[in-house]
Amino acid sequence: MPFPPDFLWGSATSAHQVEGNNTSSDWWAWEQEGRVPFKSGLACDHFNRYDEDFDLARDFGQNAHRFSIEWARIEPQEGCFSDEAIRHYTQVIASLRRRGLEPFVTLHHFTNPKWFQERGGWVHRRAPFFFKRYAAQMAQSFKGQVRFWITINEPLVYVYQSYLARIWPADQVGIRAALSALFHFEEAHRAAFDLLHQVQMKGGGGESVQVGVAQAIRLSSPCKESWLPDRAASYLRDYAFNTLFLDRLTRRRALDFIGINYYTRDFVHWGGKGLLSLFGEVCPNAHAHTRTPRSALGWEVYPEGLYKTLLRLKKYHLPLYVTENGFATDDDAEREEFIKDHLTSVRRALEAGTPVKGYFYWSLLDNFEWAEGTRPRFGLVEVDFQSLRRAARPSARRLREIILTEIG
Ligand code: IFM
Repeated sequence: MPFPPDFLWGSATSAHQVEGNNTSSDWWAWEQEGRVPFKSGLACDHFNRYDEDFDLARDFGQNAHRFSIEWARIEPQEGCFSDEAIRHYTQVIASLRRRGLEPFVTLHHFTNPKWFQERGGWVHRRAPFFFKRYAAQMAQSFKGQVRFWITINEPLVYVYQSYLARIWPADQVGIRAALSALFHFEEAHRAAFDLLHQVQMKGGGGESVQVGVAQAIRLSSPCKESWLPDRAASYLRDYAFNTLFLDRLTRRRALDFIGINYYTRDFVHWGGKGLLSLFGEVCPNAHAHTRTPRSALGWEVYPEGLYKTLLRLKKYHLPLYVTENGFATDDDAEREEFIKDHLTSVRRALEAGTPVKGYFYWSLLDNFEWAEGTRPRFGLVEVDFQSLRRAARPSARRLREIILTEIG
């Protein structure tokens, strides 16, 4: 069975990771304060070079592209929206459309305006209101131009890294702050979901908007199947991080589709401190039965997990998009294998009747990988961070061949 003819083939980026000079954001401030060992600086200078980058995406045979709008550029000061930034993203969307690339727009991809963080970030009780106001502005500004919206990227990853692991920008930490941020994400998503639909209806015409979230699914397996505490920790971890948020949103009918960011799985054993011990600890040992290649970030390559994930999410009866799937490596031949094997999983899931509608490789470009800096290379396109020269990698051509074969 081939991929459906309307299948979306693309790659993804996020604003802070590629644009450069994101000076009004909390991440920029975090970097300047030396809270992480790296600075994003000019990143890929995608802010000025997006035309060139979209030429490459089109040449790779893609028909869609996922990117994020930077809230900190749109609303650099509380309540003040920048016409210049809105114009910029209008041009970005037009540039994609000219090349036949369907825009998949993310509203929040880990970064906030600095003022928002100073007000208390996602823990602040008015956080959903602030986000809704920004989303309303975006809905109006891009009415009729964007069909696919992702409100929030990887909410659980954000909450974990910011409020529990304390690696990403946040003033408050701990389980209470984490829970409060999570509830606020849910409220913010639901508000944005409603208003994106209302604005589209008011505007009339065109195909109806589709609003979803991008949920990171990191599968979890017990270190020792036969030991109940390992099994329990792995189960709870899996439920809390992978499906709880989706369960809540689908129960409230607040999703038109589910975006899945799938990379790997973790082996988990009982352990940890305090409340967090409920979710166990990720095992640092290589498991004998998982001697598969690992990415530069140490992540196991486990394509079967994507198949399992897609089948598992079938129960929601919603269209599924793989909104991220990628491999950080200096060995592009490994990337090629990774893509081929994961697309085989997608194809198998389609054959099993799963409504998968699109696949976005992470990432179009090598980029700024948050607290890990520019060292991990995820790109279909190699970026020289000194000269900012781009060079398409062979894996991009391989992906193009697959796409061309699949769309006949
Ligand atoms: O680079 C990140 C991205 O911002 C969110 N998903 C995972 C990617 C790789 O770590």
